[in-house]
Amino acid sequence: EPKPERSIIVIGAASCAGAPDPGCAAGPDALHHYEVFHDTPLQRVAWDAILRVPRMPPQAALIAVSALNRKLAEKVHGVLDEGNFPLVVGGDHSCAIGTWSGAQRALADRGALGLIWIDAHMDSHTFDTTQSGQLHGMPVASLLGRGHAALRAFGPPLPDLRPGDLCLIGVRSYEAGEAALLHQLGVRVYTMDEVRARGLRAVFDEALARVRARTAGFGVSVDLDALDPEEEPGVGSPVPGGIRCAELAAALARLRGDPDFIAMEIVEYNPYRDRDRATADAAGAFVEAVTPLASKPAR
Ligand code: 5AB
Ligand code: MN
Ligand code: MN
Ligand code: MN
Repeated sequence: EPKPERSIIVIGAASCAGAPDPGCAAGPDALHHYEVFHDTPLQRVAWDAILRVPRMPPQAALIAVSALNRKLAEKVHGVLDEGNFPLVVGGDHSCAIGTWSGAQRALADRGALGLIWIDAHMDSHTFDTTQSGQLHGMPVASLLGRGHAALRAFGPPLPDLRPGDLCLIGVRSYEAGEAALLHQLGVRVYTMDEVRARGLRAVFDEALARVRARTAGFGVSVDLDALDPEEEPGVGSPVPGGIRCAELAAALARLRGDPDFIAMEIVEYNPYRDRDRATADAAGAFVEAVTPLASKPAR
């Protein structure tokens, strides 16, 4: 069988500038070295680049994250324009601003972007509500147009992600200020309690229907801390009581061959906290679960 023309192009964002845990900066190199993302008979996978940020004092984090996201957005846009599928590997989750800005840019003349955000956290703080000051707790608010201008100032202005085109799944740790923002905007949040009550499959299918309803394409951002740290401990901010790896892989398999599924992101891998590469292997399993991709993206 010939391989399809659409390849998965992996882009690393080796940064922990947006998080308190330095271990996540080593995530992309470890996943590259472990070769968890690899060709299958029907899918080509190739690493493109690992973007890095220089060591900087914490007060320079905003500049570092902003610069990284600008480069990342350009990369993602370029991969999509070539008809390929970007897989962004973090690094802390502040890279999502670059990933999904790039995807929005590439889709721009066709329509809006949909996004499924799988995470133990809401990542919906602004500088007004954050208690930690950490930028990895802010990418959702930024993409919704509520963040610091420096976080989204990449060339020409971008449309904000529309609240109805975004769903969060797996949430079980958050602060009042970010929850109030998502509630006020009407973002659908599937908490871990709801996931347990209804099953991930039902919740994922509902989220999928929502994010594809009024969009030209959609993506999935997987923060590995959505998983249960008893099974997958290799993350920056573990929270007990998460999703089972096999369940998430089964849900993601719904995306196989879907021409509207345009990009994926897997973040917050911390190799120093992993056990027997369990968390790295989970990341590999999620990518394998979505393959084979549709041979050509929707146009
Ligand atoms: B992650 C916390 N809400 O703002 C904050 O890992 C945690 O990208 C944020 O989901 C976790 O610092 C960010 C306490
Ligand atoms: Mn996150
Ligand atoms: Mn373009
Ligand atoms: Mn998280």
